[in-house]
Amino acid sequence: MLQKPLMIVMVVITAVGATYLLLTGLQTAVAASPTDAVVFYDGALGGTPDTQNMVYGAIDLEFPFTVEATQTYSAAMQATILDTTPDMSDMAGYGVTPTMVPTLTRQNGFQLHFTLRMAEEMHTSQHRAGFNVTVISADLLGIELAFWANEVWAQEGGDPPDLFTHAEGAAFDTTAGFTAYELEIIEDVYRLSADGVPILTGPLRDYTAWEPPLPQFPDPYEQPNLIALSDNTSSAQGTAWLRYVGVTPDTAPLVDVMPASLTISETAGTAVLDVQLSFTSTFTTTVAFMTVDGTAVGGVDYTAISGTLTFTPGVTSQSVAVPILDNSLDEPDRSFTLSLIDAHFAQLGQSSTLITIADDDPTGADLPERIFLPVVFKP
Ligand SMILES: [Ca+2]
Ligand SMILES: [Ca+2]
Ligand SMILES: [Ca+2]
Ligand SMILES: [Ca+2]
Repeated sequence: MLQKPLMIVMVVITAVGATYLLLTGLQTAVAASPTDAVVFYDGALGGTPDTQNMVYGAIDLEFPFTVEATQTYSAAMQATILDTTPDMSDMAGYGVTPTMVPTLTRQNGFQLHFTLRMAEEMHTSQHRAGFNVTVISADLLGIELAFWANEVWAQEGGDPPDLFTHAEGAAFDTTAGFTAYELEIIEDVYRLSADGVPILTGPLRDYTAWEPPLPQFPDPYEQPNLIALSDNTSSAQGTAWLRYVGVTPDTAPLVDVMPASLTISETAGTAVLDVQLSFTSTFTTTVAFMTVDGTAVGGVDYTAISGTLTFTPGVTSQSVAVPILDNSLDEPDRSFTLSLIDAHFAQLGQSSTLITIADDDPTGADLPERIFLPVVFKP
């Protein structure tokens, strides 16, 4: 029944009168180079996804349990035709080859790319779809998107009875042609774009309240770094033409404080630092900062500050000014640090600057006070 029983686990649930299946590999995280796309399937290279970096599974849990669903590679379309229409109770689809699964860290942002054309889709419940894209991040927040012929929509999370019900959606003709979808996940939101145009956004969901019907079934919604594209229900069916699947990790801009080190005179008044995003974000980005004492002490050598910078979309640069306190003492140079400590919708890059306060007072400038003491000392 299972195409690759050692590589894929078929999980079946019964909820709201329907049966679910989700495909999940026995996955371990593999580090991926930042900004490099990890390609799981490229139809231009030929063959079905399971001949590349994906695994295929198909199952039917209703009598007589025979699988009529098929996957067929079309050289003309450079795509695989996944067809579950012969029998609605059939469930079939793809997961990622375990050794290819990247770490999906939502705080750093990542994008799932897939090129898809729904040839047809039919469902007997408004809460089910014949093709679904499921992404679960490293810490288990994720999103399951359902593809109808005329709508793409999100599965609700939380607890029953809301769990796995039809949530926010966007009217969209998924059958018109191949569409290059980009599902971006960052922080606690997802955003789906179709051929570069955002069509649907919403909060990430927690699907962990779902429990496997039998304890020996693993829970895919508690599987970190899960990517699945499948008909996962006995209440819907479809024909999906799948041309490409890949993921890009670490897509959020870096936030850097610059320069890395700075020496200024005690008389400078302020130390001004630049805080920059590596590229313009379409999300509002924030980063918190604070000064940290070194040999320079807040309140004595400089004024300790902390706060949060907000970068609205389009803004990439802001400055932070730390007041420097002057005195007339001859003393060593002293230093402190300005640190970025908490970025949202961005990744911390160069996160601190060492600021050295150069003493400006001449050697011996404070000697008169010291010299005076012996004068008043009477043995
Ligand atoms: Ca069947
Ligand atoms: Ca089905
Ligand atoms: Ca001075
Ligand atoms: Ca001084």
